[in-house]
Amino acid sequence: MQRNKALPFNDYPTYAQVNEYLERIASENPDIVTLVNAGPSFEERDVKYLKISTSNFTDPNKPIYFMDATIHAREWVTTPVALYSIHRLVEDLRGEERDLLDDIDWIIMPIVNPDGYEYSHTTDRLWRRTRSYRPELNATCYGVDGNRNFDVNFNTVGVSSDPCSDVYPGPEAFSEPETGYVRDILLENDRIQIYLNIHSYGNYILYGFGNATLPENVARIHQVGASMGAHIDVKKLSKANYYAVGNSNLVLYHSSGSAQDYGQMIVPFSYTLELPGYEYGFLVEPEYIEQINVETWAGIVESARMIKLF
Ligand code: ING
Ligand code: ZN
Repeated sequence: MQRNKALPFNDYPTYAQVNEYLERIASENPDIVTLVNAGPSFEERDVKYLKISTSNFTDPNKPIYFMDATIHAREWVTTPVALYSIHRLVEDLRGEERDLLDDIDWIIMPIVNPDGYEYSHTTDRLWRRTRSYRPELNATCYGVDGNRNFDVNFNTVGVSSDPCSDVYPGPEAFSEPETGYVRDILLENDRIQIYLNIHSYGNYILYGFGNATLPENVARIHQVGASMGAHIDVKKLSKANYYAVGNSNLVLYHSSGSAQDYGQMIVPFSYTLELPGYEYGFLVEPEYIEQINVETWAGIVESARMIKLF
């Protein structure tokens, strides 16, 4: 099949191309889509997201599904998955998926960390962190790990005090404007039922907490995560052609201050989704993006349907 490269989710778009797509979707669908500018990144790029709703976000009975991507700059394949989700909800809603739009409100932020994303395009493809710089704190390096910067067990386990480390949590929780915008969405919308923080790579669906304590509703969190994973048909055979599901500390490693853990303090279902890397790791060949979009969407659909039940 010939890839349609005009669609930003079938290739790796630039930050500018993502904004163009969000603007076009919003202007062509004013009845259901609102483009929100959360505010400036450290380097003053706008951090944008879409709100998608058939009832203008006013129906108190609808759950909200919140997903974000590219909090880590080099995890490029995560942004196409967010854009493809927007595409399916707004531009290509199949009849049998109508309930996803009728019964659920959506908040989708395709690039949490635009400064890092740009830097990974121009200078260092494997950049992970934000791009803040605070010489007054004797910082010798730029940026912090956005996924250790949230105010939950901040700066305790699975972090490094070395400001140059890829797991440096920052001088304080929410030192980064970008993580603050994610926090604001979680705090300002009391109907969020599920939060999906999308990363790559490794085929994992993870949940809190990073210090090995478990959420009180862990049985349901596991049930929804497992069903989501089972619905993702990882087509390309590589190390793992399935998703492993579990507590992030048990499955991977200790952590603190993650988006997943902060979300879990506020909403019933909060996950880290680690997309496949196949044998490429962060550098997934563009020809596989479309497959990852489609197979991941099936998992998102399943999780959206399940959280309606709880
Ligand atoms: N992995 C995640 C990380 O931030 C993770 C995994 C997420 C662990 C949340 C614990 C809690 O290290 C990647 N690839 O970023
Ligand atoms: Zn990541």
